[in-house]
This record gives sequence, structure tokens and C-alpha cells, in this order.
Amino acid sequence: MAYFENVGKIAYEGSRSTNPYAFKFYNPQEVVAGKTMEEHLRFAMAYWHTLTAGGSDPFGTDTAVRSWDKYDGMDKAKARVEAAFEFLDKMNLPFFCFHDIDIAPEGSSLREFYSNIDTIVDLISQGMKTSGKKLLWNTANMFTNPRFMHGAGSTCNADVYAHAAAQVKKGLEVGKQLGAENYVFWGGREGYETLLNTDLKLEMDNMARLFHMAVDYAKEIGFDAQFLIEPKPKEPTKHQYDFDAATTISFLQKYDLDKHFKLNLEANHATLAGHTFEHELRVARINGMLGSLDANQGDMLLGWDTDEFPLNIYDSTLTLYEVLKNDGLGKGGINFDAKVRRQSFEPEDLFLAHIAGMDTYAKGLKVAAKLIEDRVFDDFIDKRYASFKEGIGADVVSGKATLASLAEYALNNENPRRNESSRQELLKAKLNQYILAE
Ligand code: XLS
Ligand code: NI
Ligand code: NI
Repeated sequence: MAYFENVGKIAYEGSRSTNPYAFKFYNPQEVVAGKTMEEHLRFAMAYWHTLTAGGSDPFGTDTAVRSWDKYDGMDKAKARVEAAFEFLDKMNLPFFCFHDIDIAPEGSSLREFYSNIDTIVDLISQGMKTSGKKLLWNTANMFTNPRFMHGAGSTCNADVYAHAAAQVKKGLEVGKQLGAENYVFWGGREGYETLLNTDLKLEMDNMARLFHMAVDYAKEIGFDAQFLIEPKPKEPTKHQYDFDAATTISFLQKYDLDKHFKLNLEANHATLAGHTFEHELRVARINGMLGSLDANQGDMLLGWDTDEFPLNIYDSTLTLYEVLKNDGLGKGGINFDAKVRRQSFEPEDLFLAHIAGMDTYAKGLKVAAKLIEDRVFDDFIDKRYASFKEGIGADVVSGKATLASLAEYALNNENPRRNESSRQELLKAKLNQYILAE
């Protein structure tokens, strides 16, 4: 059965195409900086936004019209699997991502949940075999069910902690069965509201214990995915423990987990943390922790995770700049953790939104590659820090300098180098020039 009968396969037609159901910039086989666009971008569909969510918000119920909604329970879950593979095929998306509760109903017990998952995962596995589509990552949803009101790995309730562990265990088994490239933890309720009732140290120690158990179990069952943590500063809790890239990296280092984890960075979460996305990517990259991306964008006028499809070419250019400088994302990819607006309720909007997002990133990739090829920023930065390549600056970098030797130098330095302009406006204008020209 066709779940998206009004839309056919989306093909590349070039920037002059007037067909809304065509890629204007995403040309999967086009080679950019030595690899095809498909190899660079590794796009993924988020199962939850595309197939499970219906457009509800705190003020209104679902608006989306979806052809699988005529079913209930496990029948609906099965229909969604079929719809998923139809969508991936028509959209030419090589990967997908899901939470356990996106694919299968929880039922009335953990045992029933496990069995529902098994049934659906068998279907997904068949779909993957026939289509060649791959699982970029899976994860356990440990934030929607009311039992997780106080957290999962950071809960005050040991029985809830055990339930969370049971979901993670199953998630790892599912990941192994489906050959997932990564396994994600997003700490939806790992945080707190007030210190007046919170044992901060125990909560963070317990979270780290859960991560270690996951690493150990993955090893035990021979699941060799890359583990990822997805930082977010707030929402739903006021103080989320994995605030941003820097906070999460230091958490991982403190608990001796940094060898096992990288980061899954999300654009909208960067905005909420008061950072640009490229800042988060740069921090991860220079620490060898850049794993994968949740591609979306926030609204600068709204203070929550609006999860819009990414449409900003400046942002996608600077994002891909970091990805190229990182020599790619390895096992990671670009997951559209993005949803259509609830007013865009027709199934066709899912296609139009993904086309928009994929084109935005494809264009960003081309501009970023050119900026790197022409060394537009590299040459400027090299020159800006040239004083650390020789003399006293080189002594600082090599570790030879001491406070005493630097003071001695400063005291006798009759002609200190003058500061030079940062030329920010020029550099931003060059970025504009490349975006407009490429
Ligand atoms: C929520 C997160 C979530 C994760 C996966 O804000 O972005 O969707 O990506 O649990
Ligand atoms: Ni996300
Ligand atoms: Ni998010």
C-alpha cells in the first residue's frame, strides 16, 4: 500500500527547477571535496517527527493528516514501518533514527513492550534488507512516560533507574540486531528544578554509572556502535546536566567515559544554550568529540526547541565548514530532528520540508568546501597568530617559557608588536561573497 500516493521519487533537477518536488542543490552523486554529497551528508529521517508526531502543542491536539492513523496499536506501528520505508525511498534518504517508543507501543508492562519491540524490529530489519536503508542511531525514550518525572539515570527512585536500565539494555540489543552505526543518549529529564530537594552529586554519579553499564553491555554483546550524548541546556528541566558541548565533554572526562562517547550536537540546542551551532561543533571538534548532528533550527524570537527544518544557508555553511575540517562525521550523519509546523498538516509537507533541509545543507557543503579550498579564513588565522610561531611566542607554545622569562622579555621589550585589526567585517563580507557566488 502507498502511504504517500501523491508524491513520487524526489530527484535532483538543479537550481533553476520550478518543481517543488525536486532537489535544487542536493545532487547525491555530485563530487565535492573528493567525496559524493551522499557520502558527506549521510542524511537521516527522524522517525518521531516524521511518523509518530501529529502536530500537538501545549495548546492544541494533533492536526496532521496521516494515512496510517486509521489503524490503532500494533497495527498502526506496523503501518508506520511500511510508511517509513516508502518515505526513505522516495526522499532518497539513506538513514533513519528512532526512540524505542516511536516504533512500538509500550503496552501495559515492560515484558509487553519488549515483545512489541521485537515484532516491529523484525519488520524493520526486513525493510532494511530489501531497501538497503540503514539505522544511523537508536535511543531509549526515558522522558515521556510519567515514571520518568524525576529523571531516568538521575532519578531519586531506584526502581525507575532499573526500568531505565532495562530500556537501555533492550535498545542496545535492538541496535545490534539492526546494525546501528551509533547509540544516542539524550537526557530528556536528566536535570533538576530546585536544589532544595536534589542530591546533585548522586544524580550525576548515577548517570555516569548507567553510561558505564551501557558501554560494558555493548561490549558484552559485541555491539560496536559509537556512543553519543546529545547536549541540551534546558527543556524539559530547568537545569539539564548535559548543558552544552563543553559541559558534556568535561562530564565525560571526569567519569572516564570520554574514550567511549562522542557528541550528537543539535542546532536548536546550541541556540538555547546561548551558542551558535558552529561554536558547539568547534568545541567538539578540537576535543576529538564531534560525532553526529541533529539538523534543525530554532526561532530567535522564541525561547524553546521549535525544531524547524534548517533553512539558513549561513548556518549550514558554517556547520559544514566544521564537518569538513573534522574530515567528516565518521559513523555519524545529519539527522533531521525537525518537524513541519502544525499548520503544514498534509503528508506532502513532509517531503517539501525534507527537500528544503537537504538543499540547505547541500548548498552549505559546496560553499564550505570552496572556503576551505581557497583558505579564506585559514590564511587569515595563520597570519593573526604568527607571533606564536617564532621567538617568545614559540617558547610559550613549546612550554619553554615561564612567568619569569616572559616578565624578563616584557621588561626589555622596547618595541612591542602593535595589535592588528580583527577585520571581522571584511571576513563576514567574504563569507557573503562566497555564499552568493557559489
Ligand atoms: C529533544 C531532543 C531529542 C533527541 C533524541 O530535544 O532533540 O529529539 O534528539 O532523544
Ligand atoms: Ni535531538
Ligand atoms: Ni531537540
